[in-house]
Amino acid sequence: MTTIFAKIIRGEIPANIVYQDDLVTAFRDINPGAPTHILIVPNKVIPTANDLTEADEAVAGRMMRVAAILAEREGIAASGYRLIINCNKHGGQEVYHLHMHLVGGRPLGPMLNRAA
Ligand code: DGP
Repeated sequence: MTTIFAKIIRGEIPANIVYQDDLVTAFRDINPGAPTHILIVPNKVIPTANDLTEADEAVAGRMMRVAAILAEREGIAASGYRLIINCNKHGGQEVYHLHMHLVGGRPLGPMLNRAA
């Protein structure tokens, strides 16, 4: 299985990659919703959060750890930020390659649009 994010990870299409290691890659979102908007992605294709297995615990933990590292690097650790993983249709997932959004750099407001 391949995805647009797998192509970015392999360097087949351009992206602003800010971090890469043996388990995860992070790059700036093409359509940023805040001054910092980075996607942290497993190097292997895991389609959704539903597909995480026990064998993926290391990669899931690395995603969290890299988010904290990048928040510090972006200068938003103290002011604060939001980590988002969208899953499937109701979660608003558009790309079926698990990814965590690291969003910050401005006050983000309430988490949910309760009018929806
Ligand atoms: P989600 O709704 O959680 O599946 O978010 C998908 C995000 O991926 C969305 O914010 C836009 C971003 N995105 C989609 N295609 C590309 C791309 O080709 N490059 C980059 N950098 N980001 C992309």
